[in-house]
Amino acid sequence: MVQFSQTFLDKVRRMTRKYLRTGFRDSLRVFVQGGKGGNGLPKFGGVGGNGGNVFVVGTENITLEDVFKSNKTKRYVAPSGRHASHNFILGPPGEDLKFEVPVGVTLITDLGKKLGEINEEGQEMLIAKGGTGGHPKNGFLGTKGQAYPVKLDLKLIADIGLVGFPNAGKSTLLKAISDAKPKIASYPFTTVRPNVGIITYKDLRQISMADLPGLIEGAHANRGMGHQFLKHVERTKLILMIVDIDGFQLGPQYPRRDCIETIMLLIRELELYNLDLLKKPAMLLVNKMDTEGSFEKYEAIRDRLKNLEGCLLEYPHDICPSEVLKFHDIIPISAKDDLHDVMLVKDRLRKLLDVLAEREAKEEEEEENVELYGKLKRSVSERGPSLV
Ligand SMILES: Nc1nc2c(ncn2[C@@H]2O[C@H](COP(=O)(O)OP(=O)(O)OP(=O)(O)O)[C@@H](O)[C@H]2O)c(=O)[nH]1
Ligand SMILES: [Mg+2]
Repeated sequence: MVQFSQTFLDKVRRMTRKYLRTGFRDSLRVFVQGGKGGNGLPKFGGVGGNGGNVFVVGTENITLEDVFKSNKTKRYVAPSGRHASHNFILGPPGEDLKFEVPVGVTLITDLGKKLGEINEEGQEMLIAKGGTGGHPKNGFLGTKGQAYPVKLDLKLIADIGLVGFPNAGKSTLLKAISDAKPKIASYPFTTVRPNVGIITYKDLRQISMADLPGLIEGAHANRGMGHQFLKHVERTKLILMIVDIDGFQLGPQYPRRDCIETIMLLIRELELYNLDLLKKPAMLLVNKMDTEGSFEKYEAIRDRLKNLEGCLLEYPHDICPSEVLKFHDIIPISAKDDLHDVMLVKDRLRKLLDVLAEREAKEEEEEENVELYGKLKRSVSERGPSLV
């Protein structure tokens, strides 16, 4: 009995916080090491084989959890090159070691140096070079391969990122608009890990939307857990901000923030996390328009919503960002009860993303033209005009 309760207590003590138990892993630290170079054979001028390199390969449809499960030691060490010998004057090299990582991973060293990003299926990146085999210049002694810990930092790649305070209705909207089945509840912090849903249109075009845990005031200073998920917003094409028409209050001891204040605070958190986020295209949804008095409340703030920049001076600067997000659309909706509203949002999102894609394609084309013109100019100045 004593033993049983001791084991039980140990188990309880070992339990991690709930959001850490959800199995969502968005970073993983691994150790990588290139193989050692084989030694040469001075007597016969033999050269040792080079050590194998370590590569990562981008793969869709795997998670960092899969990477962890497939190698719980978290060590990736490539084989050494073989020593030169009588039979092998040139020692055979060690084989390269390749391991799969999810697309969307950034590789960072412990010193914070970014080694690179994996953005496409099949993309390969060398992360630890094998040592050189022994030869006359290194005294026939093979050198060690590169070895260091690397953090695999995953940023979800979704077209749209939902941003809002807890309880605003982010998951409700995701559920109504996409194939995702997120947990919805009347208490804050229901969503504890990012959730991606796919919105499918009649012409079968698909757009992905990521529901992120709610942000709170001071998130930039690591309050709450929404902040650690803000990195996922960095990769989205569009920020979809969702606020409650009634605003938000974290608890009785915290101030109640009205609708405009919640917008300002959310923009401020984005700004404090990464100023570049404010350059992203954005859309604002004012939710819970089915609740009592919501229509009047919306009418009362309508003009200020249209001119958020003008509101910046109205609030103390610890609430306000230095500039505002430029919302392409501001739509009052009821995510829970009004399918028509949800369909309108679905339609507007598609239109906006299409316009953005078109603009991007045009910019790329212009860039290519400038490059092409530059090449032409250079070749003319080098070779003179071509005679036809
Ligand atoms: N009346 C009304 N209630 C809504 C609406 N949308 C969401 N709710 C309710 O608001 C509560 C919170 O909804 P969620 O979708 O879980 O909110 P969330 O933003 O995902 O919250 P967190 O995951 O905690 O960040 C739930 O009780 C929903 O039923 C709406 O349009 N009208
Ligand atoms: Mg939620």
